[in-house]
Amino acid sequence: TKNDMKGFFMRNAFVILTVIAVIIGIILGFALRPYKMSYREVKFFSFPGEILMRMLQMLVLPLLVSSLITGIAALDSRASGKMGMRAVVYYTTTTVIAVFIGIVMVLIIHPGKGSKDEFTKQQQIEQVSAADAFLDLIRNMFPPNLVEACTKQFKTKYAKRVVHVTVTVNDTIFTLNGSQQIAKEEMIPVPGAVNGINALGLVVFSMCFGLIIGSMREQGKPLKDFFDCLNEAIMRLVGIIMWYAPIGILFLIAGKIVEMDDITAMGGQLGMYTITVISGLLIHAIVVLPTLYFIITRKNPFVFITGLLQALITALGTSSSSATLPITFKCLEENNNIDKRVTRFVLPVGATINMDGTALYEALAAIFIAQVNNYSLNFGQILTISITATAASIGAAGIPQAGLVTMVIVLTSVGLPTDDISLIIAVDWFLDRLRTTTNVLGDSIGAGIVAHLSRHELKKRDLEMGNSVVEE
Ligand code: DAS
Repeated sequence: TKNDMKGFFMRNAFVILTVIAVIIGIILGFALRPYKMSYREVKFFSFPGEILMRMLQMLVLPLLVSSLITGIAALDSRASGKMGMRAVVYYTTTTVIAVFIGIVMVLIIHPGKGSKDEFTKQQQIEQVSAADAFLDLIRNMFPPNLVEACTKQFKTKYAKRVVHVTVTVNDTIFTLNGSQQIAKEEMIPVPGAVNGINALGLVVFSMCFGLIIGSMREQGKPLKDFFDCLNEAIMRLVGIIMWYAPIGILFLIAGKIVEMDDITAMGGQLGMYTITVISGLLIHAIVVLPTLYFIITRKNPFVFITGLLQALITALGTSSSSATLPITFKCLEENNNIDKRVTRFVLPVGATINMDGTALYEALAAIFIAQVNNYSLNFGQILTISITATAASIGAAGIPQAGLVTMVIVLTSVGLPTDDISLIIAVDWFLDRLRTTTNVLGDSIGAGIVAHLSRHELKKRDLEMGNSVVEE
């Protein structure tokens, strides 16, 4: 009846609007493609989308810090320890499975035929060694300046300093600039920054800070209340932005479709590569993760995923899991009724370090590059790729195409040419959106699983604190 319809629409207004926005965005994008807009025109056109990105990113920093601090302070140290352990086990298991799927897919489908003739785009990619990148990962966990951590990640840049040697022979002065035998190249580190906040550093700090505040009991209460209130206020802002989100997503998607390179011009190898990545991500997102959720919670995973739709579409539109974080919170807490103590604790950490899609992608892409170069990998090297792909996914920031940058670590670890990242740049904007969606799904299912496993402790804590107990 009419009333039922109205009720259904009201309950699902956001999701319905967002889905409509995606559809209109795709149609509009393809309709405008023949007009071949200039770069500036595309920028103007997708402006409403850019504003959505900026609004979401604006909330990430206070949201991340306040949710982690209050989430952890709300638990006693034993409960948070247990919850943390569960989250870590989940992150590790799912990332390892994702990497495994990526490797199996690329080995079976074998999209790289051992020639680079089909590829055109070449760009210089900065050289970084795997060891340096590992050290930067650890460095980022301990930001020396918290204010700076709110604005940038630390990244060591190694500049080549060429020592010019001047040789004088029989009054004739020869200046040898960088000739191989005489010029000495030294690597000197210069601090640099990549885009985005140092989420990892802030996560480490906020977790420790939350633990301390929680252990201070009465004395820590003012701080706990402060961050509680901050978190609540930010979530209300998110509630307002959600109304704007469909418009932003519409223009983000339409703008990207207008701008993208001609798909039909995509080479055979690149096409196969794209299909391989998509299949891998799909297997992980619609088979592995839901099955895991079902086995552990005995609840219908697809009902759970339906509650997440808006977050997943936002991930697809923004290709940033950290920009999606505010929406992920809303979906999990309001649609899926996940305990706030769990989401606040698990989601910020997940969005920062748990990236199943990125891990799967990096392992797959590295082996694809090996295939294109006719470079056969032995078992040890494949193992190295899986380990470095995992690390690279942890180190990748939740921002667009971060995974492409951290791929340097994976490639250098087995001696593959890092310049070849440019071979896959053409399709990365698209694959990035899919892996970001997988990343967000992985974090959310993780929150669902941890909440289920921690339900007894949470209930016990509620009884101790005299809270009203919410039945699952
Ligand atoms: N786009 C990133 C994310 O936000 C990560 C990546 O580039 O793989 O999840």
